[in-house]
Amino acid sequence: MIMKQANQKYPKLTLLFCLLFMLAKNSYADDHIASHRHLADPATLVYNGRVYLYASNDDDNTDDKDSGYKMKSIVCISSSDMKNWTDHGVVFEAPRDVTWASRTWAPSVIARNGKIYLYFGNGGSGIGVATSSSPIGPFKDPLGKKLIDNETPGVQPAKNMWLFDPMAFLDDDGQAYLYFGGNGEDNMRVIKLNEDMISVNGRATSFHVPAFFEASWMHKRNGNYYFSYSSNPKAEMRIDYMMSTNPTTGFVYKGVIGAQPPNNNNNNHHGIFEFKGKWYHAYHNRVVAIKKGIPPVYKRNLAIEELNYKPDGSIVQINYTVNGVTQIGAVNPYQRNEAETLQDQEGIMTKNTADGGMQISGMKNNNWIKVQGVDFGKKGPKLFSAQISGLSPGISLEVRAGSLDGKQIAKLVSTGKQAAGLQLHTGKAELIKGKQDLYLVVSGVDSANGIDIDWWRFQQR
Ligand code: FUB
Repeated sequence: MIMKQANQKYPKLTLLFCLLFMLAKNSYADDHIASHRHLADPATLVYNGRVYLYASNDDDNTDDKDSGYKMKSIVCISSSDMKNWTDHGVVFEAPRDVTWASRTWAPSVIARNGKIYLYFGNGGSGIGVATSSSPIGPFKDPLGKKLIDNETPGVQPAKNMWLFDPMAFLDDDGQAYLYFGGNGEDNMRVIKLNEDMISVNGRATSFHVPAFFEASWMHKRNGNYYFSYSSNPKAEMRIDYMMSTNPTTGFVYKGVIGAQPPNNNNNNHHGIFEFKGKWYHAYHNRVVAIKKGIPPVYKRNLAIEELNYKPDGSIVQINYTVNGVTQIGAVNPYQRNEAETLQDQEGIMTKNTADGGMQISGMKNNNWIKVQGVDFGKKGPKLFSAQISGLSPGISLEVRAGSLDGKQIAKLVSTGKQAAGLQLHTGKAELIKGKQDLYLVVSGVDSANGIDIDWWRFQQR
């Protein structure tokens, strides 16, 4: 949790981390996603053909090295193809949506009976639950108080317990469990959740977890239960795992899922999920902050790798890569595509639109978004349209294929008499066929505001 604390205990480790930071500058160690935000502690939900990631919002932390973990909101992003991620913005925030909490750390999200349940840590001092009818919120607090605190039967006695990092798990027989806790090998707890998912049943129990630090995760595959977690600084904050054939007892330590990720060098937190026939490991590192040259400890970002199993059910240790995930399918350019769905970017921000959606905002000269794997088919496009505000004389939105300086296939310019606010702009599209990566690049903005893009689409020949 508090990495300054770990660093004080392990000064040699800290020195090594600093050296690694310096060496890592200006190189990516893995496939960062939603790099326009600082996000951490990914929780996952597979729902209606999309995977949703919910994250601690590290943009709530200031840029200085002593910022501390002040996250008081949860951000959601989602994807249907594992490469292009849609930004759904802040879906839960304290105290706006939960008056008793001041922090919303490390969520866990689960769907049941048509509702979505989001569990979070009020820092390390208790666990709350929020509910929504939609995976993209808004989430509201149904209890007006903590779900788990030190009075919850079975939580205490514990030595220096961090009461946080919830992991909600729904078993095939309909019994739900909440795993939580941190800061000691005997500080992991698991308690049954009632069917309403907002109350607990009975006492919390525990099993011994070697080098347990934080970040509990539970998943089930082929009848095996996998409990995974971050090990402590002495064990280099790896993601380790245990297996059992029972969700609450009989766990045996099996080894390492992932060593300390490159360009992380600090606390580690992951989620595991199955999506469209493959298993994945979502995690955080600090590569975006390192690249930007800002203090990285409290400015984490999300990344993802595929996860594989051996025939005996044990997990193949992850080799962290820059680009380890394959796109599933392709983007259809002939339908409305939200501008906030992207694989990579430079210089963008996102904001809420009046209709409750999201848009990209304030794109200035040479800012861009990349959309990976757009399939133009055999006929190709004839027109390109985008809903944009701020396009004025001297400013254009160019669409390039393949790379940032690839072939220009469309260019939208101002007609000189645009009304204020989002307007539909349409221009001619060059012939292009098959699957391409697209770059939407702004050129010539020198105003303070830049341009906003809500969505884009092509019209087929
Ligand atoms: O993000 C705050 C804390 O850092 C989480 O609760 C821990 O798991 C660690 O990632």
